[in-house]
Amino acid sequence: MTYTPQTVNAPSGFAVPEDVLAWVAEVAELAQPDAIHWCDGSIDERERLYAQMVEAGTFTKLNQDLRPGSYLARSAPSDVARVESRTYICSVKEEDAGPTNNWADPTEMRATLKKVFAGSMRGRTMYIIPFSMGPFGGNISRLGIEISDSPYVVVSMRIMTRMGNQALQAICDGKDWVPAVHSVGYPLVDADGNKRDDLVWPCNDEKYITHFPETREIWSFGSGYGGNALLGKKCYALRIASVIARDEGWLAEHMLVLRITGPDGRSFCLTAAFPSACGKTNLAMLRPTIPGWKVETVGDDIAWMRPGPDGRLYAINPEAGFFGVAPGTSEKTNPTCLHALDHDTIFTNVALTDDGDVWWEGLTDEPPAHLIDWTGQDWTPDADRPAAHPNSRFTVPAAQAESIAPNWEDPAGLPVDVILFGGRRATNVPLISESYSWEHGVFVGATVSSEQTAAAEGSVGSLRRDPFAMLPFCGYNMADYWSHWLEMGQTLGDKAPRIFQVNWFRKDADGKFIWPGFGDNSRPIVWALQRIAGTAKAVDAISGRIPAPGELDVDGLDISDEALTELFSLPPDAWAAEADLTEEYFAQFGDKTPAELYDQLKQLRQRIADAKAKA
Ligand code: TSX
Ligand code: MN
Repeated sequence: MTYTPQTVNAPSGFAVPEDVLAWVAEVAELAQPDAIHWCDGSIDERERLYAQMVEAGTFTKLNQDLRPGSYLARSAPSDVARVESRTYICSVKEEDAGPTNNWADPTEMRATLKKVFAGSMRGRTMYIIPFSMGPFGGNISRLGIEISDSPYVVVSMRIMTRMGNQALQAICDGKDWVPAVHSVGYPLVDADGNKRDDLVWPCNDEKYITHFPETREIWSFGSGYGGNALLGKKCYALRIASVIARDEGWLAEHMLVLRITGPDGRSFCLTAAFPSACGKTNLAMLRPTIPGWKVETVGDDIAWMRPGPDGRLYAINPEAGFFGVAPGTSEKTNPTCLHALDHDTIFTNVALTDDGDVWWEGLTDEPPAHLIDWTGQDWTPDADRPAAHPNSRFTVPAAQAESIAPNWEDPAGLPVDVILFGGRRATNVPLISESYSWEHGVFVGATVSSEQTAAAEGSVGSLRRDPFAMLPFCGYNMADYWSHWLEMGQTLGDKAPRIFQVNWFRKDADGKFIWPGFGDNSRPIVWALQRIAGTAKAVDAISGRIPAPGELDVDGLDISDEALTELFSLPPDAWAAEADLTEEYFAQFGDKTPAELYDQLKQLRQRIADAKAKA
């Protein structure tokens, strides 16, 4: 087939810009689909695709009495997660990708992509998916167009972004857009015209998740899963947007956004960055255990933040849905999230019950007597493998969470009062600690770490750094990113949000969690808000300012004084060892590491020395 800008089947009634038509034609000429479909985002379109995927075996329709509007997809066993080893930043200069990213020469990568995309959509429909990251209007949201040969991607993008005609109209109105091309890499017809049957989850063993920061393009080949394929999320809203944000003076962050309101009616906006497996979605939907406090959800994964007309930092959630890990989600850990999944949810790689419902590890204390596991096989509780894949997911509209903030779609965003950085630390890092300054907060964000689970627990040598929880998501040199954060502090001045470090995961000598976590995390958070309001006292410590004795509200909590002390114990020797590791870590980035961070390290060492002298 030959495609030209005139023959790409653009929808009537839209003055689609020439550059869009030319790009669609170019991709179609390369990938050679059978047909082109421009997605309008309608419910009709969604229902047609759902029916088509049920027919093809990609989707199993769940019991509509138990899970109305909900479906289960099972991926290929080889296509179950993001593939960081195949994720590339293709900047012109290697140092602009930095030591923490895979770099590939853009010219060479373009040649490779041209090869693998050639004919990759033969026998398939090529979907044109216009989308907005963020609510329409305002100056924080951004547009994109994903081209994909996967109907699973279309219906997922419909949940995760504002997808369809309104986004296309904004593009027709002349707004900037980011091009993103995706193919599962399983053509149904070869170059000689030989046909083959489709698979329920087509993909390719060879995968490329590529980003071109200078030209702001995304090309993804070979995977149909999550962050590899739903290109609005990690590829655009984090990797490409972080580059745009650096150039334009804003922040694209791997952060949840929530609003928290106290008994006096005063609301605060909080954003928080955590490495994976720290319960970000659980925090985004927190049910505070302190009477009179309420949390409302704005987003659970990504925050775009920009200085507003009053000089404060305003945050939006660029996404429209939650693409969350299912295992561990339960009535106990996150009832709000669980209830959101009651209907109109796409599940991927969870287990199927005999009555056509879903199940995953942690949903109930007792597993059902029989399941179909995520690979489609019979499963009983005596099996020595999980029924749901550990990275199995739900895809659900954010509006289905009963905790969703009434103003979560305000295009102007919410003014941010406080930023949290968290990690998973059995030792050293206290429950909560207030940064001494913006620069200290950036130092804390830059040094965020979790203990590696496989390594010796509590050993300071096994820290895995995940600066700002952005390690796999920063589209440029991490050290330049730190400089950008420091510059943002200069811009925001005394209107900058206050920065705190938190750690819900401190363990005692027996290896047991000291802090109950979950709803009780509202206690340290409320202390942070009271610090901002000027009503709570703190004492200076190695890590930062920690609650003065009696200032942390533990009313109704069954926790001993010894445990509370342990939650805030800051052993100087262990902190000195960690400071040495931080110095080594910074050295990785050569002379790009900002001097301010070395200055913060020096100040930290001084506080350690002072604490030692006092002891
Ligand atoms: O999400 C978690 N949060 C944040 C909640 C807002 N998890 C789940 C693990 C991460 C995916 C947590 N696990 C948290 C937490 O605050 N804390 C813990 C550790 C913990 C686990 C079980 C208990 C207590 C702490 N159980 C009892 O105390 C009975
Ligand atoms: Mn994430």
